[in-house]
Amino acid sequence: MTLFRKLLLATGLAAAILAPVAASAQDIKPRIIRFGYGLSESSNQGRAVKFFAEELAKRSGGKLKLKGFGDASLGNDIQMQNALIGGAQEMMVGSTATLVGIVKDFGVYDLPFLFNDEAEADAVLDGPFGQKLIASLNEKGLVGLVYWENGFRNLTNSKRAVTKIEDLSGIKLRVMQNPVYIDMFNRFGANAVPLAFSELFTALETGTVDGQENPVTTILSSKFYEVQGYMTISRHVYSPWIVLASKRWYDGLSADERKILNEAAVASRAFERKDSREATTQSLALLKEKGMKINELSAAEVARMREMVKPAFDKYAAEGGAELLKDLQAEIAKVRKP
Ligand code: TK8
Repeated sequence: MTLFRKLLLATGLAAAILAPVAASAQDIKPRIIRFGYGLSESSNQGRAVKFFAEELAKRSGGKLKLKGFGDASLGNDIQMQNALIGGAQEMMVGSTATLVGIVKDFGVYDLPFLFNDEAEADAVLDGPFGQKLIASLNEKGLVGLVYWENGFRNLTNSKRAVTKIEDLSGIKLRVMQNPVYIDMFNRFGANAVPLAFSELFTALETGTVDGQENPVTTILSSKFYEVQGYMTISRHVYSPWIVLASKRWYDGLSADERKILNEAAVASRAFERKDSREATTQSLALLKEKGMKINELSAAEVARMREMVKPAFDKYAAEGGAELLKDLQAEIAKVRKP
């Protein structure tokens, strides 16, 4: 070691001089990342996108700039997925349920009453089962980074309080564009209408549909209480969101950039789940304040619903999903607290 170097180290100057060298040695280019999402900027989804943007900026010295586009301004979930595949858009977050046109297996999460609580969902989604499904997106031109929480879904409608399954009879109920949802709600006696989320508020307002189902956070942030008088806490499906990148774009990133992106995504997952869970309790109270009539589905009624949708599980299994469903149920059993 030269005397000069010794001196530098001794005086602590070394850190000051060597640190910027190390940072610039990282291969990061200035990039704009167009990140689309369906909910509003003030929703739990919007807050998490903002957090993600800040994390990326922090970790890349301001070079990776994420620009969020809320309210489906870049298109609905399905349109954005295709823009990612084609390379016209870099990133998005949306429901796993709308991915079924690209990877059918994502429909397995939509079978009702699989998860009992958020902890089970986290363990399975972040564990080998969820990660294997994510990996299956690669050959379709997408990279799945992490799952965020959309949440347990509940029913709302403009017609009547739903305290038993029969109350759903004849209700035109908007569902996501996904065969498992259509099948499930038709079995419950509703009239399931698949529709993009971006068209939902207007459809409720004009009476094209009578009801919909979503987590309470979304029911609040999308102002569905303005056009829906009744809500039933049914928690019929735990719905994940998934953060996606265009594979074409992702493959062009340097290893350093990919590392930053992946680490920021993992950080955003922790933020988003915590934030959404806190918001769930608050949302429920606010929806009451807004005047929604809210009831909780009884355990007995949930049991009847479970019984009623058994054929939906059989149908899913018969149509090629048997092994996947078995795997998922086994994973849930592993993480379930006795
Ligand atoms: C937002 C949707 C939404 C979902 C739905 O783009 O469509 O009902 O719950 O969160 O992905």
